[in-house]
Amino acid sequence: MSPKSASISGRSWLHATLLLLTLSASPGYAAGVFIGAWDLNGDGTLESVYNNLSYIEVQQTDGQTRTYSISNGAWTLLQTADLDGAAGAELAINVGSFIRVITHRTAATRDYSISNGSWAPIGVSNMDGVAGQELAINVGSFVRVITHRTAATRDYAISGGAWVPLGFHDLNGDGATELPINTGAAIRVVEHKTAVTRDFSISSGTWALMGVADTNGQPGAEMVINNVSTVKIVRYANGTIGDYHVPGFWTLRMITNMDGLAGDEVVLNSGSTTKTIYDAQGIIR
Ligand SMILES: [Ca+2]
Ligand SMILES: [Ca+2]
Ligand SMILES: [Ca+2]
Ligand SMILES: [Ca+2]
Repeated sequence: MSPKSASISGRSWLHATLLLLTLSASPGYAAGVFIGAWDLNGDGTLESVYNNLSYIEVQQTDGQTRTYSISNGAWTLLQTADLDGAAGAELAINVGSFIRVITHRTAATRDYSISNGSWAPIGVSNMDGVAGQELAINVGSFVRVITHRTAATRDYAISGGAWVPLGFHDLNGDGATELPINTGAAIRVVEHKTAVTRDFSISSGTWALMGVADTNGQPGAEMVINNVSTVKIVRYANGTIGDYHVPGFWTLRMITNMDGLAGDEVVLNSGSTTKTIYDAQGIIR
């Protein structure tokens, strides 16, 4: 062995030793890109999550690591939320045609096929009133709601045309959120707790949601709609729509409780005056 090669192998040995020392001295080390830290097993400390391209590595603060294979193709982290109602957040991964949910607490994964076409997450919300967030997906002509707690999916047909989700709101006051959707001339409300949809015809003309608030003092939030010459208040809980005619140009000032009685008032600027809708009383003045 020449002095040169001895020197090289000695350096390599030193490098290997230093690397081992680095690894053992620093359990937080990982090959891969740090994605974020969440409490995934419910122990009150944060686990670190790393993207290693074809797999995810989860590192616990006690130094233990666990890997979850994902895909050799492209994938993205969709959501981190409690999806099963047990302590610890689940990782929901967009793997293209399906969603993989990782429950690190039990080291389990479950796949939910979605579509080979385009789809987009709407968000997570407690839509059935039972602990754990539901995951709502826009799959084009329908909404798919995934309840990971029971490994169930349910689809709600919406429209072949364009539609826009209007957020998660508890519209009937039962502690579960509904998902209202602007389908153009109507609002279709997905009430996942009872697995129904209900349509409220609004207008084939221009309209926009101005706010969601309890306006009538009864359980559930109402949807306040700007329909140009009319303010419509959609009361999902009792299935009615209040029409308040507002002539001329006006703008929304605020939706707030003005009179101290249950239910918010809708206050409009109309020219140099204000008009106030007292929906609990069914009047505008
Ligand atoms: Ca959980
Ligand atoms: Ca739930
Ligand atoms: Ca509800
Ligand atoms: Ca109400």
